[in-house]
Amino acid sequence: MKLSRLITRRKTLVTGLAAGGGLLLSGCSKELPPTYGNLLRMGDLLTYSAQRALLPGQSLVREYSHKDISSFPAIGTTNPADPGGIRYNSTQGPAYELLRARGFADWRLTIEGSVARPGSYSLEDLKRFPSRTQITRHTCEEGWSAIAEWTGVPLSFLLDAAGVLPTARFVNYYTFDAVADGIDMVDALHPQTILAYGMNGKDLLVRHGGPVRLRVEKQVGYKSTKYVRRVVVTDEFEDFGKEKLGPLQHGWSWYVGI
Ligand SMILES: Nc1nc2c(c(=O)[nH]1)N[C@H]1C(S)=C(S)[C@@H](COP(=O)(O)O)O[C@H]1N2
Ligand SMILES: [Mo]
Repeated sequence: MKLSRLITRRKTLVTGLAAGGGLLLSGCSKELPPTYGNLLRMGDLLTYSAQRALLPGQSLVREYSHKDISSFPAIGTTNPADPGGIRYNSTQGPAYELLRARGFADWRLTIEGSVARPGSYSLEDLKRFPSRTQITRHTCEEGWSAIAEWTGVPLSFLLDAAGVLPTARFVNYYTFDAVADGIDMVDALHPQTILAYGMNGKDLLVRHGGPVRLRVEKQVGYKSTKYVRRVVVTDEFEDFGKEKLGPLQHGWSWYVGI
C-alpha cells in the first residue's frame, strides 16, 4: 500500500476513534453527575457511583421515636426577608415578606420543566395531598446533628401528579433566599424525600424554612433546602453557576449521601 493511502487510512481510523470516544463520553455524561473537568470534583463522581452501585436506591434511612426528638438549631438563612441575612435575595426577600404578612395564603409552589402537567399549589393544596410523617436525624456538614419530626407531601406524589417526562433526570428547586439546588430522580422519588410543611407537629417555623422546605433524608443537611418556592424538572444537569446559587459555587459537593 502506498504511503499516502496509509496516511489517509490512519486519519480515518483516528477520526473514527475520536468520534467514537466523543460518543462514549457524551454517553457517560448522561449517566453520571458532572465533574467539570476538575480533578477535585472526581471525589463526587466516586461517591455517587459507589453509593448508587452499593446501595439499593430506595432503602429507607433510620426513623426515630418521639422520645428521640432533640433541640434543633436554625442555621443559614433564618428569615429570607432580612436584608442582613447571609443569603439575602433582593427580589425574593421582599416577595417573601408580603406572603408571610398574609399568613402565606397567597404562597404557591410551582412545578414546571420536563413535566406533562405543570402545576401551582397553595399550602392548603399541599396539606390536602397524601402526607408522610417521619422522625429523622438531620446531619449538618458543620458537624452537628439533630432529630425532628417532619410532616409533608412526598415529592414523588407531586412529580407523579405533574407527569414527569421520560427524558427527565434531575429535580431542581429554587428558594426565597439566594439558594438553588437539585437532586437526581433516585433521591427525588425516594419515599422519605418530602416537601415538609410541619415540624414536630406544628406548622414549619420561618427559621426552619417555612412555609415549605425539602427534606432529602438520604443526603447531608444542606441538601434539605429551606423556603422552596419553585420545583423544576430537568433533562440536563444544572450547576447554577451563572446565578451562583448552587452548592458547587461554594465548594460544596452536589451529591453527599449518608
Ligand atoms: N434556603 C436555604 N436552605 C438551607 C440553608 C440556607 O441557608 N438556605 N442552610 C442549609 C443548611 S447548611 C442546614 S444545616 C439546614 C439547616 O436547617 P435548620 O435551620 O432547620 O436547622 O438547612 C439547609 N437548607
Ligand atoms: Mo448545614
